[in-house]
Amino acid sequence: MLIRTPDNGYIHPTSLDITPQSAYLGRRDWLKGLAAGSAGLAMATWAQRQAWAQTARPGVLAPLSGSASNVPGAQVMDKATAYKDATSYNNFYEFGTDKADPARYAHTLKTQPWTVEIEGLVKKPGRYALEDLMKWAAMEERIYRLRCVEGWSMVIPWVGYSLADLIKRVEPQPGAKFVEFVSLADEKTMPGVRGGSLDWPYVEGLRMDEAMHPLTLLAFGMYGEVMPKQNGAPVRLVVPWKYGFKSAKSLVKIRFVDKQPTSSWTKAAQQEYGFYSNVNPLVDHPRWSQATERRIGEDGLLAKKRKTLMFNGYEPQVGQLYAGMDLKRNF
Ligand SMILES: Nc1nc2c(c(=O)[nH]1)N[C@H]1C(S)=C(S)[C@@H](COP(=O)(O)O)O[C@H]1N2
Ligand SMILES: [Mo]
Repeated sequence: MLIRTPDNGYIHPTSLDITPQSAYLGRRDWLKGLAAGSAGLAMATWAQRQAWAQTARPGVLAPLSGSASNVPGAQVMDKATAYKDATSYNNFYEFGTDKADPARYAHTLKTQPWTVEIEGLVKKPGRYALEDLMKWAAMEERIYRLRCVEGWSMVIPWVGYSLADLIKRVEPQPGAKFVEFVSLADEKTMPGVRGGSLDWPYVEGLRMDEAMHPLTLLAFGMYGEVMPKQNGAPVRLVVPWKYGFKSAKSLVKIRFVDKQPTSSWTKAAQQEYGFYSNVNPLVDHPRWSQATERRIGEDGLLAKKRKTLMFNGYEPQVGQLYAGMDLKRNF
């Protein structure tokens, strides 16, 4: 999956014509090699790499520290979506509503300097620099399915650490029951924010136990490189058992609250997008079925659609979070 080049990095083939198993093993070896080398050094130079990767041609990867995750469920064996597809077919309404808009316009997003404000019911609130956040836990690679509410899916190798590591660090107060996530809304650099497709800024929320679940990822990169702008640079959320829109991009605020937050999509259409938004083939969207999906780059428009899995396939890991809940009412 990852090929070392003699000069300065790693490249990945744009089409992965190798079996998922060999891709997986190859990547593990690569990561093991990095871990055996100087993981600490790699971590310290991330900021420089970020500056470098933002100007480097696409496809050249900055080698990262860390290793393949041991979190149960974090290494799906599905074939990874081609980098080109994962970075050119996006939802990022701050840059427009067309799937091609983020790749076209997100270059204006300014990701340096970047801070994330942590506020609300928490013992260590503050405005933290991205470089500091990146050092709060060891980066890992995790291969997650991402299922959009619209009926398509991808498989993406993310780089980041469990959001739980950040949450423990800032010490929520006992009254904190939910976590709210706020994306950047900058009229100057985000053309979509000047329009009215959503109520800005983009807001998402999780219940505290969902936010603390080890699969909930704070992602700083993908495919071994820093996060491409269209995918939510420099830091985003990835919640793999929920529809894609729960995974807020370009985070500027993480707020600990006592009441269930109202997400932008719930505000926009309350009957269609609930707070939980767990991937569930048994609960249809009011206007279309959620039973099947099309894997981007693999399933053509005429191909038979693949079955959507309960909790996007993460039921063994997250099913107990919803034990006893009526998932038709709590959609
Ligand atoms: N801030 C922000 N975050 C967002 C969105 C958005 O429009 N704005 N779109 C969401 C949706 S609908 C999906 S499917 C995923 C897409 O992530 P990707 O482009 O990295 O595949 O991002 C989510 N996060
Ligand atoms: Mo989506």
